[in-house]
Amino acid sequence: MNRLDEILRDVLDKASDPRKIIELMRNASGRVKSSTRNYVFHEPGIIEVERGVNLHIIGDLHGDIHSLLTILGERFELLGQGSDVMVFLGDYVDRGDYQIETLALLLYLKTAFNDQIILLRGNHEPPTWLIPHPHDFPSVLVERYGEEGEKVYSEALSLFNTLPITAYLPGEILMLHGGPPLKVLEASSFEEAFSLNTGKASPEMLEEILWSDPVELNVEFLDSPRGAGVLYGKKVSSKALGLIHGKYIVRSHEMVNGYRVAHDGLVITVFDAAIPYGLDSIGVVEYLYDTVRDQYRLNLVKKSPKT
Ligand SMILES: [Mn+2]
Repeated sequence: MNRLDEILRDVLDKASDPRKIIELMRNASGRVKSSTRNYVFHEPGIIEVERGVNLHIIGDLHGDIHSLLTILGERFELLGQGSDVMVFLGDYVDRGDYQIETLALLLYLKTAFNDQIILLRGNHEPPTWLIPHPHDFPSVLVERYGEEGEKVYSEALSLFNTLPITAYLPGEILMLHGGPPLKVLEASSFEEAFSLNTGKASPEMLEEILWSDPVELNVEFLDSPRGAGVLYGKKVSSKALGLIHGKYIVRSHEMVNGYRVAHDGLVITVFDAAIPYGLDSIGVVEYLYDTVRDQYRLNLVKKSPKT
C-alpha cells in the first residue's frame, strides 16, 4: 500500500465517526493562520504566497473524490518537501457522492502538510446569511451521522468562517473562487481593495469574491443571474491585476470542461467536479517557477478525471 492509500484509509475512518470528523475540522481550522514557509496569512483571510513557490491550482470539487485523487496522484510525492503549494479554490461539498470524504481528505492534507496546502473558501462553504442552492451537505451529514450530523454541520460552518478568501503572489497571480471585489475599481492599492489587515471582510466583499463570474461584455459589471455577486467585465480584472502588478486571475465557480480562458487571457476558470457534472475533463492551473530565469511559466493541464 502506498502512502496516499494509507492516508485515504485513515481519512475514511475519520469520516465514519462524527467525533473524529469534528476533531479533524478543529485541527485544520487551527492551522489556517500558521504556516512556517511558502505563504503567510493576513487578515481578513488574504494569503500572500512567496516568490519561488510552484503553484498547483485546483477548482471546484463538489464531493468528487475520484477527480481529487487523480489530481493528487501525480503530485502527492511533492508533499512533505520543497516549495510546491496546492491551492484549492473552494466548493468542496454539495452535489457529489463523496462530500464528507472529499472534505475530510482535504482537511487531513491541510493538517499534515499545512505549508503546502491552501484551502480557499467557495460559495458552498457559506456564511449563514448567503446559503447556495443546492446545499445538500447538511442532509448528507444527518444521513451519515444521524442526530450528530447537526453538530458536525455547525462545526463545518465554523470551519468555513476561518477559511481564507483570496490568495495572491505579488507581481504574478490572484486566486479566488469567483471574482475580485468591486472595490478594486476605486481603490488605489491592493491593501485598500481587499481591506488588508483591517479586520473583517465586509459582506459585499465576501459576496463578490465568492459569487461573481467574468462576462465578455464591454461593461464594468452587471447584476448576476445567480442572485448574488456580479458579472464583471475585463476592466475589473485588469484593475485588480494592476493592484498586484499581476498577470492572471485564476478562479473556479463555473462549470467548464477542465479550464477556460476569458478577458483576453487575464482570467482562467478551472473546474474539477467532472464526475458529478458528467464532464470528461478536469483541469489544473500550474504556475511554475524557473529559478535560473527568475520567471514564472503558466501551464494549463487538462486530463481525464479517472487515471
Ligand atoms: Mn461556486
